[in-house]
Amino acid sequence: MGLSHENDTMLEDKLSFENFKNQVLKDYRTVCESREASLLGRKEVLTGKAKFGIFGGGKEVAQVALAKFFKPGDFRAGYYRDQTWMFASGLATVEQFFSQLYADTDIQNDPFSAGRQMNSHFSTPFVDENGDWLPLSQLKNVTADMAPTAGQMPRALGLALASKLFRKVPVYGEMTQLSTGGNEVCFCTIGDASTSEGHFWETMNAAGVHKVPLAVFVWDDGYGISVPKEIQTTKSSISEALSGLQKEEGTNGINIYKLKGWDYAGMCEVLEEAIQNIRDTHTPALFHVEEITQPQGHSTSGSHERYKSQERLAWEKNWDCKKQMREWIISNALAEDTELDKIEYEAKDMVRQSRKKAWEKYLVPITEETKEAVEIIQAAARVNSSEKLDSIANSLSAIFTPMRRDIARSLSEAIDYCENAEERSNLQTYYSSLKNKFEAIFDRHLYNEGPKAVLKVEALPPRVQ
Ligand SMILES: Cc1ncc(C[n+]2csc(CCOP(=O)(O)OP(=O)(O)O)c2C)c(N)n1
Repeated sequence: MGLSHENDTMLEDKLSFENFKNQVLKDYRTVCESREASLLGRKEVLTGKAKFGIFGGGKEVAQVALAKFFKPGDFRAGYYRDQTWMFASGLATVEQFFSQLYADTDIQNDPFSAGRQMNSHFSTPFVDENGDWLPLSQLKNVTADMAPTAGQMPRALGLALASKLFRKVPVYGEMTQLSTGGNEVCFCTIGDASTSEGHFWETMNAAGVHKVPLAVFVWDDGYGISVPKEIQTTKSSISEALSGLQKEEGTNGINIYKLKGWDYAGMCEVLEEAIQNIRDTHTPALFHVEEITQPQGHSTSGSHERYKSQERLAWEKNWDCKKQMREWIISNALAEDTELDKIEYEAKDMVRQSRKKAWEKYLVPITEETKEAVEIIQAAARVNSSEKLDSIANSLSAIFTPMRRDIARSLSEAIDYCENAEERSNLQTYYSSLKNKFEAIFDRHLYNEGPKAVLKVEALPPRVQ
């Protein structure tokens, strides 16, 4: 009996160790995939396949830690560095990430914005095509990222305040498809430089006063583009600057935590308890995540070697969170070099494949449209015996990665030069059909077009009494 019990306990320990190890390695894989996506993403922009890129390199480990506590029913109000969190939460794939980078207009390929938003701008739907609520309390919810930095702050506060009302006001408490008794947390992320904005300060103060379930993460990589935090943040530390807001016994306020962005185990440990506390008590928290790096600089519009010192660059290399996580795994005997090498190799391969698929899908309709346009212009050139039309067709087919405006411009030019009435009419018909298609892609759904669209509300004429 005794021996069998001992064996059971040993087996349980082994299983829980295996489980733990698998989770850690899964997180490491996500970290590697996300890093590769950033590295390749930058290359795609610098070789001309995409127009602009901004990536989450250096924030990967903090985000796999955060993602563990981001549950169905929760909300995200974040910004453009959160790709790893989205990958780890199953809300974005690497292929979708590249589709958005290419501005693919097919909603199946870029489900966040159908090519309309900058890359790393995520979102999930809240309503169905009839405008009726989806079961948000069972979903991980992402509010659409926006361009003005710190714009996510007031929105995050509003979402967290909604949870407070769901908990406090009985009639709202019945809306269980939207909230399970206000148990959800709004997770908000912001860069260290953006904490200088008024929106940030107003939000932190209001959260402390109102007692709302808000978790604010500051990714502190020391810079706002090229501006160092020494000339941006009082005492060079947002947690020091906010320390007066710290909740104490018998006061309102917020809880303030300092974390290290490379310390996987430390972050998981603190976040487990801290997020649960926010859920239970609706006391907001600030997580000042320090010692974060930005290995590729701010965006594809610059290079950080121009504004970071040699010492800082060397420090960033050494304290890179991916490197640190790998070393932590090895020193804790969770895996050996060969196993981690394999994960890294597979991550590289997976990202390359995803990029390839996204690019091929992006090209399909444009290649088709280009081919059709070239053929129609060539046909017109033959009938007109026109060298000019031939040259328009040749120039269009010579473009390595044509854009839709190249197709439209070539067709429009061809119409101007086409003398034969029948061929000109063919060109015009094709041009109009493409124009309609492009309008549907680029100009539709700017406002609600569903049954709840404002223009479908029956007008009430004014009554003068
Ligand atoms: C209101 C507003 N001001 C300026 C900008 C231009 N801008 C974009 S990102 C950025 C720096 C943000 O730095 P930080 O908050 O530290 O985030 P990081 O990019 O370093 O993660 C600036 C100034 C903007 N998008 N919105």
